[in-house]
Amino acid sequence: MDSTNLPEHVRVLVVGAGFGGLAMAIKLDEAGERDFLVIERGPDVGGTWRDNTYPGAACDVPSQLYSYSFAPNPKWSRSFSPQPEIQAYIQEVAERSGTLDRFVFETNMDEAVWDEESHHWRVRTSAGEITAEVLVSAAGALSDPKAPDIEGFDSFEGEVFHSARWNHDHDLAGKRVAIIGTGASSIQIVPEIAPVVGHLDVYQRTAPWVIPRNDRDYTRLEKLAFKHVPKIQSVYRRAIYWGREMYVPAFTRQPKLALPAKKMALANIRKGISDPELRAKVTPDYQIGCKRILISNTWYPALDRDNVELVTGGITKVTPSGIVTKDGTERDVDVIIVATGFHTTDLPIAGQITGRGGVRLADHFAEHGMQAYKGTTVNGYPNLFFVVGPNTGLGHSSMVFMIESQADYITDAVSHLKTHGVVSAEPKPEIQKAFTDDLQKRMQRTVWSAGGCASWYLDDHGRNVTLWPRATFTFRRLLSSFDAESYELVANDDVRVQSVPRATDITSNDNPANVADHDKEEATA
Ligand code: N01
Repeated sequence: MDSTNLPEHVRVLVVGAGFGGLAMAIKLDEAGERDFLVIERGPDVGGTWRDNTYPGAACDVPSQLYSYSFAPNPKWSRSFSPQPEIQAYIQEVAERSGTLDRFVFETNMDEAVWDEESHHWRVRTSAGEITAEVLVSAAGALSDPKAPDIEGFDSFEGEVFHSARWNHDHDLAGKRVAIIGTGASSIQIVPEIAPVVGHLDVYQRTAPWVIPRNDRDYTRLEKLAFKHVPKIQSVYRRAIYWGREMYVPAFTRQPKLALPAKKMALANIRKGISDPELRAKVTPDYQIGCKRILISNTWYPALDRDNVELVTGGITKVTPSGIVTKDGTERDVDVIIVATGFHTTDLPIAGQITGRGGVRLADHFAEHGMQAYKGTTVNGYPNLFFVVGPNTGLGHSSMVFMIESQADYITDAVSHLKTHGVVSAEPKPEIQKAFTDDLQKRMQRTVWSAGGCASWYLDDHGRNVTLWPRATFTFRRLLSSFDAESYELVANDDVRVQSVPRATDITSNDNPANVADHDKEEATA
């Protein structure tokens, strides 16, 4: 759809056209809901996979699992797909879905305000105003690059760009380059650019745990099998899913179970680096799993190169020509690559959303902590749903699994509102509180909280507001249908609706019997 042609009103407005927004469009369409629109600030579908085009960009979850369950792709060339293949996959799924006529690109959501009289969201976009009965934020958690807060950063006179906004017009050949950060993006970039640049300084604040990447090309036979015998591909997918799910107890209950991974990571260091001093510098001093475990066979050999220096002294400032570390050394460079991650614990879109009583969601989160019932809905923000909301991230498995769970739940909610004449739905405060308290209680015993590290999983108060601390199948179960009884509902005649739980609602989180069941399943999984 042309952005100059925005309708005045839609039933459902989805913001963002990455994996999440596209899943929403497909699920809504399948459910017979045609009155929806997806607005996207970029020029295409793909979200983070459209934006992250840095050299070496690839997924660290195997593509058989990091893809929609309803759109298997027999064309994956290898187990861990590179970014161009993932982006091409998302584009192909979007085209095949027949929903692209309801996508508007290069349109930013500037502001959304809940109108209590009309029970509509009044949304101001860069292409004009629109009202919506339901607002779905599928803006993603890794979409807004975070620049480092370093003195003098803006004074640097050379070239600077963030890993997620790679400047392909700037040739790095022979240049003196600095990269700040040693997270998932940096460890993919460094091995690619080290052989090309003149000299590379890698600024490490905290060493990551890095295990080998068991990546390989699929054989011709496998590709033929995926194409002609879909069942085989689904067996691969299941095997990967359950293999990954086995990591959950090590993260959430029994850190000792991560010992084999730690051994693999230490062997990876010994294999990749010969210099004992460098080996010591790259060996983390916190529990494995506390930060995202990274996978690479090329990171340590790249750091061992003669033209690469790992700088661990800590940055004090940036000057017009280089970077100064705590010991007073200044290293001049032509280019600074910022691989310092994203705004994850403050969800930038929250600054643009104002709910009941005129309270901005960002202020609400600042006061109460970033939290949402089932990672999806927030009391005080009627008819607002998140795909990839608070505490829905994963350290071990596929976000697409979580996205599909939420897209199904939201689609069910949208249908429920329509069939029951409900104009406003928000989680009951006591239900949201019970959910959040339970989640945070579980969080305390996880390696993310007790593993002795700082990470982007934690907010300024040390609360983990990003990750899901349980099995992913439990998340799917909890979101298997819209649990209307957990919500304050207003009918179109302004009458508060007393909803009757449906048979499927018995999986709701506030049913203690179910929580116990899920615990049992997680313990035995
Ligand atoms: O960002 P990060 P990323 N001075 O936040 C350092 C996903 N992803 O873009 O650890 C110096 O992980 C910071 O240091 P520290 C994935 O979910 C997936 O790499 O905070 N350093 C850290 O080393 C991932 O987790 C894939 O001490 C500073 C780095 O910058 C998420 O994206 C690929 C600093 C930031 O690491 C983000 O990854 C790539 C400062 N002032 C990314 N500030 C897949 O394969 C920060 N740092 C799917």
